[in-house]
Amino acid sequence: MGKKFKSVIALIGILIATFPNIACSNNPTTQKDSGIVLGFSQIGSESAWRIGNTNDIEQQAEKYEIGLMLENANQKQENQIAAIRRFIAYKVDVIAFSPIVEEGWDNVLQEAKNAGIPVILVDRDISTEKEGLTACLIGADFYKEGVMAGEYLIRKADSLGLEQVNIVEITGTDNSTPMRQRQAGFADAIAKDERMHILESIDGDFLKSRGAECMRSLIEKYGDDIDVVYSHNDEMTLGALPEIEDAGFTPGKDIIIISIDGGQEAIDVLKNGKINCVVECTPKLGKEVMETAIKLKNGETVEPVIHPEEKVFSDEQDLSNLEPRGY
Ligand code: GYE
Repeated sequence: MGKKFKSVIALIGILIATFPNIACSNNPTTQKDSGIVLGFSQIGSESAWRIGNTNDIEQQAEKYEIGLMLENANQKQENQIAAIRRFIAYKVDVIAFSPIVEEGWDNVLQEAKNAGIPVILVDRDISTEKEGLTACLIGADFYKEGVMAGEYLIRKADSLGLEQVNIVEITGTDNSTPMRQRQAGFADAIAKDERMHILESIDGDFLKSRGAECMRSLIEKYGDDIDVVYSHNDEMTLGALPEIEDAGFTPGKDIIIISIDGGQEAIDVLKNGKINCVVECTPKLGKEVMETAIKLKNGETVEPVIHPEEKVFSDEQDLSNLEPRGY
């Protein structure tokens, strides 16, 4: 075996030992035509939204010929921090990540900054006292989504002539941006309407199984006092619906159901009348992420915040010609 060949084999061995997750990743890093390598730390696979978001990032990286190092953190912040550290060690050109919660990123982001690697926040925001740790945020306006959910409810209460509206809220992951802002936007939108009462807000962690558990305990506690379920994502809504039916109530009629995301399954249930309103939150952020990564690599300035356009789907509309959602 030639000396040069031996040292190449040794180098590969060292790389695999040092970066085992990269070696085992579904998306091994490849130097694509753009010459850019993007490290992306995804939160997990908790919802159709999240899976749609991962697929979109992969497709758009392919399209823009950007080498993607994708790591799935399985809902753990410590895994995201470890992934970002691996991206720094690997000297990727740009780091992108969807922070599972808002707090606790200062140290690792300072390390990225010290290494001169720009960071794109995808989908969710962080909370920090420090300036300039991240280049920009590409994600939905969750506050507005909460407002749109609240405004729908006011219209619905008007059309049904309701005098008192008792709401239970199933919230997303505690301390995450969509949880905080969807809660705040909704609360602000209904604040001046005296008919509206939030009986309880309960943490469903964006998970279907938790949505079911939360709904079960809410029904036990409040029974037929519940007029509305406001759920921060489709997964929790889809978990809650069978619990409502098992308790003898008809979702969409006895209880008004409001959800967020707009994945295909929830839209189909909306069309069948068991959900009344779904506020759209698009997971298709990949195009903006890739275009921003290219700009950052070229040293160009980027928009500090990019929000996609989003709609409301509800029983107020004819939804028969809606395009397939793609997630
Ligand atoms: O609504 C939920 C997902 O951060 C917008 O996370 C995202 C949320 C989305 O798990 O389904």
